[in-house]
Amino acid sequence: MSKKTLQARRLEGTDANIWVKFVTLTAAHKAVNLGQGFPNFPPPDFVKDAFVEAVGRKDTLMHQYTRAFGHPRLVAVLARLFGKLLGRELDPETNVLVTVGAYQSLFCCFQALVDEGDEVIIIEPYFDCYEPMVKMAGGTPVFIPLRLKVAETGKLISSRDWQLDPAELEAKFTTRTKAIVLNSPNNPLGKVFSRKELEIIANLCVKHDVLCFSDEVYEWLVYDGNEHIRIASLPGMWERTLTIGSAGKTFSATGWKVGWTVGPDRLLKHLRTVHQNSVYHCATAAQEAVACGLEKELERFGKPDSYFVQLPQRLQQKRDFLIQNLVAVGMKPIVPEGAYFLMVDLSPFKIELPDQANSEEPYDSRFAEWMIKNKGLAAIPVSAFYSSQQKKNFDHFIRFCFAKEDSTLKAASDILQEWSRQKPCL
Ligand code: IK2
Repeated sequence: MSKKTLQARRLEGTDANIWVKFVTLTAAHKAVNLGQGFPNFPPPDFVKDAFVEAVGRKDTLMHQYTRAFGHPRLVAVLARLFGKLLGRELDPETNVLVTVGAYQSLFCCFQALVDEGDEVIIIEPYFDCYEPMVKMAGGTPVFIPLRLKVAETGKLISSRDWQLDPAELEAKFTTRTKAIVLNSPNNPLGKVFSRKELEIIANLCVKHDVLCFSDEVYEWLVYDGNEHIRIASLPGMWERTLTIGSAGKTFSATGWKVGWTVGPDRLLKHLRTVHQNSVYHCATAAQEAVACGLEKELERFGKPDSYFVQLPQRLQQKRDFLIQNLVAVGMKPIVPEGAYFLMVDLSPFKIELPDQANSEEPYDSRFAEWMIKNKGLAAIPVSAFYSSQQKKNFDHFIRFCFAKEDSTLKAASDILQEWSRQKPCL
């Protein structure tokens, strides 16, 4: 065997992955799956049919390479849609990049713009891949947690009650700070950052000349009349923001892996360099179908028959059903303002877990594993969305995904009820 280290140094500490572990466990135990974030209901017919039509077309071009940085029809409609949303004219060729899901958009942002020695501010809890992606680019993640800002009143806590401390945030900005990652609506908490909160972040970005990677994959999923505000639309932010979206989340088709980044050419041109030298381009027929879907949505923008209007309405009912059932069995859900996850505080019913052997592992992780194996119900431990420094402070939450068929949510509720009958206080 060669004495040379096999693994590239940039991979150090990035090998564990929560999805690989919990997807495997959930499948092995055939658990009711409220774990990984994907809908188990189909995409809307108008998008699905467009995919089938694209693949079936006599014109064989749908099966071949298209434009590297995005299929012309898709970048055209993305430029029109985001032009409208951001209130500025966008050039489909230079202001839009189509990627293999939002994952690849994120990867391109970090690879293209973060250098050795750069710091990147990440707000906790965060979608887990931000940290390894920063490290793989040679950067240093700098974390700041959202903190629960209300006293316990017996009322349900909302994701709105988790806030950044502005002074603590300001202190994280240094001369080395290259970018901040924003995720609103947030995974896993469901927090939708208010205009005031976004203005604080934006002002700091402008003051310290810092970029913003704004992960907005749940942009259409906001509840209770909340508004999703795009940070790129705030003064001084367009030229320093990359806005990331996902057709997977937008059209309930996560397996299609179509995503995009919208932003100024001075930043996007560097993402294009990463993209052309790694992935080159994404599946043509999937891009065509997403383009057809977005064209339709633009025609009926804001109208009652729009999928962007109907999907959050459906999901809000599912959220409320799950919350009711969790409360009924004594759990403490945090009501999300957006996205399709809800976090549950386990502290009221912390149970002794038989498997203490691996006690290095956070409690929530052992709990979630135990729940899959013993109760047949899958959720994701929230400590996976925290840095190693904070994991121990946030090891008593699990995350449920409620973008599921009503029958799946009912099956989960039956498990919880049966469980509470066996152990009245859970
Ligand atoms: N950004 C965020 C915030 C995401 O949540 C995701 C998808 N995550 O879903 C898995 C889960 O949390 O259970 C992405 C980016 C990636 O999106 P895409 O599927 O378009 O690559």
